[in-house]
Amino acid sequence: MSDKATRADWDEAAREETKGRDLTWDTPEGITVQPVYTAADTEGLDPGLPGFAPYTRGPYASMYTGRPWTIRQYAGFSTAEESNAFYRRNLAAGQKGLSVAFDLATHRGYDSDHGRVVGDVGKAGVAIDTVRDMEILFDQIPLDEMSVSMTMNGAVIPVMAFYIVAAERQGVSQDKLSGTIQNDILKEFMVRNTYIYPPEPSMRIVSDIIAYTSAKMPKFNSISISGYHMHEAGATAVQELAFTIADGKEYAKRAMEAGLDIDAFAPRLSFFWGIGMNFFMEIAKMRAGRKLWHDVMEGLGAQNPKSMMLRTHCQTSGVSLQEQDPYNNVIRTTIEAMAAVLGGTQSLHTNALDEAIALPTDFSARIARNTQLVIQEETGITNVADPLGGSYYIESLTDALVEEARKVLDEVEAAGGMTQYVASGKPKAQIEQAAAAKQARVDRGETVIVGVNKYRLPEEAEIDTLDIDNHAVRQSQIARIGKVRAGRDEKACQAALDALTEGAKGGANVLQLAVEAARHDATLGEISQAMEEAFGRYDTTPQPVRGVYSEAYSEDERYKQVVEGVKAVERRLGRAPKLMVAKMGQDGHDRGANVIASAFADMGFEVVSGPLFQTPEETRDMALAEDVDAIGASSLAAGHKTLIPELIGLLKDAGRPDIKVIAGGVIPQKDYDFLRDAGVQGIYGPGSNVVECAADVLRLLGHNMPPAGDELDEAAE
Ligand code: MLC
Ligand code: 5AD
Repeated sequence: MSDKATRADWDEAAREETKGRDLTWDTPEGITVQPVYTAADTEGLDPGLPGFAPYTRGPYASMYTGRPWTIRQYAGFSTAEESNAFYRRNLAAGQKGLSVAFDLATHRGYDSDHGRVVGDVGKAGVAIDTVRDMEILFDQIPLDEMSVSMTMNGAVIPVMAFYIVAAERQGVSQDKLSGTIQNDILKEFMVRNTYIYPPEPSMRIVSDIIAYTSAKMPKFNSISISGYHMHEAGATAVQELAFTIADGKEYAKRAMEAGLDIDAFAPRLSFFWGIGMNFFMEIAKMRAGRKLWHDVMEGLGAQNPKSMMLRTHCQTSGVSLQEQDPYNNVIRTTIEAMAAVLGGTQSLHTNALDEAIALPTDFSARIARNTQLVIQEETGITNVADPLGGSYYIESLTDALVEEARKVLDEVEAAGGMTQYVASGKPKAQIEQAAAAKQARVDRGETVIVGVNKYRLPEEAEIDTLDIDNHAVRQSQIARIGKVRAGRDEKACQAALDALTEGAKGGANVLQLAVEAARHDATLGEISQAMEEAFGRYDTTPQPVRGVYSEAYSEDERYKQVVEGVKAVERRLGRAPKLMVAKMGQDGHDRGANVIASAFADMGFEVVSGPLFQTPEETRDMALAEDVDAIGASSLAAGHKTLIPELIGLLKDAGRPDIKVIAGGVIPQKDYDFLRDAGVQGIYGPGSNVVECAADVLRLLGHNMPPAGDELDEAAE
């Protein structure tokens, strides 16, 4: 009996083995992880059973033993015809549910013929302008059998209306439709940026959709409350958890205020998590999310167990994937997919290995899909419900996350709820702070990324990537819009659009009215415009945080060299060198742009951030007015080949070819020569080091920077 080892014995043994090294790990969430866990850590923690309150162990009793998660790959590009063919090939090869990626023009409520979207049509997703496009997208896919997720938040009303009417034209009534609309606008204002209208009318739209679907589409999930994009923007697990649950609570409260019974709509609220490389943390996050949601819904007075049971989709993390040594991405995605499955997801998207540079090809999509098929059909993982339940570490981490997230939830509550909290800009700033700190850890090599900041290949092989002829897609879309307009009853269509504007000004359900307009073949741009007349359009300028870099790098020699370099340029110019960070086109991904803006400002540059969604003309005008030395154009949605060369041409025409243009973001190697020929003076793909990027800009500005690594030689002397 007496020789049963205690935790104190373990501590002593470990101390001896490691010569007293501190073995605890402080996570970015501020949780201190112990080097070992025992029964003492889970005392008083009982997660119950899967399928029973508080659902920590999963929403369904049998979990994957009864039915595996849905393999639901997010996809869409080019035209409806091409995307439809891609979907059908994927379904034939084992995919189980559909998930539509729309292009950015569609997201932002513009038809393909609009002047602001020339670089965006068909690029990051499929172009949808009319019900006709939607019919083609689902050609030979029976909508009463296939569950379809649509990632749409800005132009959510016309897209839902098109979907309902396309199904009607297939002979499927709306009550038979199963699927999910993302419809999560709060996180758009925080991190994803594909909003159209200001926050208040945007929230009204969310409620209108919940009201409509809960009355008429009982199998349709009215919302996908998304932490994924926070995760991708750099949020910690606690931030992702707390802000997402708080968003969900806010939507539920709004719907109740609109007079709906909580148990009528809450069973069709669904969730969406991003799953990154911190394996156990991600599993614990999903479990903590289910517990938190149960408690929130109980607090709001829900009675139906289904109202309190969090069901979720997961996607493996895009930002965790790298351009360098890209086959490593298959390994990363497999590990993340395992975390999503062990965390108990209902539906999963696994990213393709070419994620960091382009949309998936047939090849990369096959490997991504097979990652799930292998886990589902070869490993035996599906044979036990919540196999990690009871793990000392997992249960204790789950509890720690619940506790930490509750603190944030209390703060949100004290601020008056999530709408107010988002409006204060606080959650966005907190996430950006976490993102900058994360980038700094990577740049300093504290966070290892194999093949990027450690074990880097001397030479990279090129891989085949998907290229979309954006010009051809746009021409064919414009032709179809013309055809649809020519074939419709113009008067009836206009009357339906007018009714929508009036209904939006008053209290009518805008989805109901948009369905009418869609039946008369109004376009997506027209329906969006009809509501814009009542609601207005919302635009914003990123406000990057300051000070994170200088803090994180205070001891870094290379950073100091760059700071000195900036000072030298400042002495020569009589002012600090000035950089404009520009976001052109409808691409709202601003994490990279904000990281650059905040790091450059910390290094001593004067930095101005352009508003989101600029045209090249608007960027030129701002650059001239601000008299900047350089423009950093950030592009993550494949607009770089059109928008950046156009900007350079405009600067030349304005007599300012001296303003240096550099480009960063998701830019495939094969486009580098094209961009250099167009006059781009520096290109920074994923995995670039921010400090080295600044050193390059100083060189461009004529400052003689020593090459990287010099400080190491000095130290060796
Ligand atoms: C499930 N079922 C079971 C069961 N498991 N029945 C018995 N025993 C079991 N073990 C039943 C369910 O009750 C349900 O029926 C049916 O099977 C389907 O299961 P589900 O769990 O509802 O799965 P699914 O239909 O796939 O729905 C999952 C979901 C949904 C609820 C999370 O919202 C969804 O599919 N979301 C996907 C979101 C998405 O793909 N987003 C992409 C974002 S990309 P019943 O009758 O109860 O319905 C993005 C990137 C970007 O955002 O930024 O562009
Ligand atoms: N097709 C497939 N995957 C896409 N993603 C974004 N757009 C598409 C698309 N059209 C994925 C990427 C990205 C995440 C937001 O979704 O993984 O990181």
